[in-house]
Amino acid sequence: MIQPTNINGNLSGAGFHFGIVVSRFNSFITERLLQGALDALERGGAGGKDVDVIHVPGSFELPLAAKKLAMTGRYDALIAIGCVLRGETAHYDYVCSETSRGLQLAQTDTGVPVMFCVLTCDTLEQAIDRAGLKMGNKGFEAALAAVEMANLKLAINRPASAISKSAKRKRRVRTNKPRR
Ligand code: INI
Repeated sequence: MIQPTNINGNLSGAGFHFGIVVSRFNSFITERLLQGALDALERGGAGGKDVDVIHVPGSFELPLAAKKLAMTGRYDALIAIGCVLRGETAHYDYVCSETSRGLQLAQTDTGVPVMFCVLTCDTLEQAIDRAGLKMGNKGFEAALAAVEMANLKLAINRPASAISKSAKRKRRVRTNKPRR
């Protein structure tokens, strides 16, 4: 059986720059998600100077801010934080679909990973559960994903020669052959 080369992003955040775009709407929730994200980045080795936090009015504004940040070339990964709660009208559906679509476009158009940390909940209780209670903190999870994607992007961009060199090294170790 062939042994494929597996390419993974590790979880070390040191040396990377992260941008967090956070919505002020439903700030009771988004501030908790932000704290979770900062906690994960700090534990992953990122320093305070390596993380910028940008505030926008609501989730609908996250995509433009994320895309503008991505286009500066200053960030290895971005995290978009918001919370949309279902109301009595169709407003919720428009905000959810345009926010998710816009964030996906921001990352695919620019090549900078943009994490989707926008809670889309029917009730406030569901949101609270995901902002540090029963279901954990989705901000923390999104930040781990940001670190992984920043590392993965580097690993993918590594020239093929570097990958084959490391494969040759492994082969040498396995077969105990001296370097030629
Ligand atoms: N923005 C949110 O982030 N969450 C919501 O639940 C929400 N609701 O329900 O209205 C919301 N609306 C504001 C929207 O994101 C824009 O800021 C606003 O429409 C101005 O463009």
